[in-house]
Amino acid sequence: MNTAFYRDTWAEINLDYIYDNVLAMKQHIKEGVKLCAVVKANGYGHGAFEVAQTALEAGADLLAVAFLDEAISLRKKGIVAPILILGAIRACDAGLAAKYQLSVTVFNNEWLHEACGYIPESVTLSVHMKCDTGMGRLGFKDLGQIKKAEQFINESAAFMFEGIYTHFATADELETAYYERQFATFCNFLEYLSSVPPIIHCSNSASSLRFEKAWFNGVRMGISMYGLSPSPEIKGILPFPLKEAFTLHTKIVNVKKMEAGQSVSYGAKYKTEEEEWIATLPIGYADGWIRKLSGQDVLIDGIRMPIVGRVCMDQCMVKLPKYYPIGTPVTLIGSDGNDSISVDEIAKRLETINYEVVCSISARVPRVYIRDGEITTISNPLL
Ligand code: PMH
Repeated sequence: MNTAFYRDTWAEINLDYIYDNVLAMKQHIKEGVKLCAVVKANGYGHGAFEVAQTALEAGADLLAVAFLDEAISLRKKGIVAPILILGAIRACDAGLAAKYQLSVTVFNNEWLHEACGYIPESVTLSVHMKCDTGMGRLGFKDLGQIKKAEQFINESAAFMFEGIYTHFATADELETAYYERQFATFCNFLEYLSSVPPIIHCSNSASSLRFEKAWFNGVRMGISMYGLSPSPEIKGILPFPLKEAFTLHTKIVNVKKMEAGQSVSYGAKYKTEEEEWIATLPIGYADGWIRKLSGQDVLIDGIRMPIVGRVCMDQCMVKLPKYYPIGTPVTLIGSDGNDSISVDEIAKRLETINYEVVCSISARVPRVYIRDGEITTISNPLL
């Protein structure tokens, strides 16, 4: 990992905002409720290590990732805080997870029995039982199976019953009937156990922000930690303002005056109607700035200007209202002057969710980190 980058395209991650969002959530939830910072998928594209460090500084109690590799990567970078793996791990990797002192998700009894054989006598693997209350993804659905798992975990020296959880499918929707059914099912699961483990957690951002009864003694904060609303639907009813941490920048690398009737980019679909100033930007679909963003505005000099022609793999073109020199800064996501382009605006244009936009900005785009108002580190996995 190097701190240099030689292409003028970068994402700027404001860690101060991430810190503030975590702090605001800590203040929102009751004391004694653990805050789990969800840093899977490279911290939703923001950088897992940097976000984890910041969240822990701001008072997060544990971290969550999707896969064993993500957890080991954090350990190798020096993160010693508890880490929960939310996804499935292979039974044969249970010993490795224990060695790295990771907590894993258990969602069927076959896995428990098999994994048991891979855990050396000297170590214990902490497990969180996952209940499928209506997400239909991972989790025990059957009370009898849960009971068996509980018994097996409690009787085996290889496992420590650390937590139980579920995940909501519709916590970000105004209509709450399905959410309520999932919540009731989870409560039912808890009642059925002989004893509950130390950490009971079921809330993602939306549920943590909206429903106090679902805090139990742990919440999992993902999208809101990054300053993004779990959905446009509940954006207006959030209990505290979120600070959007992700911005995306580039600079003009070429500018030319084109005659009327000339075409721009693959397919020669865009044709200049008059004499036009066209700039080339060094960002394209291989960076996650996908072809569907043709027609999207960027900000130059505080003014919106459209991307014209097809977005290429590494470059795209913008129509300027006048000449701007090479090196002129361009904001693709973020503010410039009095205007701004939010992650939500890009998500809307792409007919997707803000989660997908930030996760999709590829590793080729260096991340520049802001802490205490200044650039602290730059991460460029290419060099
Ligand atoms: N817990 C689990 C099990 C998750 O899968 C996620 C997000 C979170 C917590 C955090 O949710 P939040 O970002 O809404 O706060 N998982 C995903 C997913 O699999 N697809 O989109 C978000």
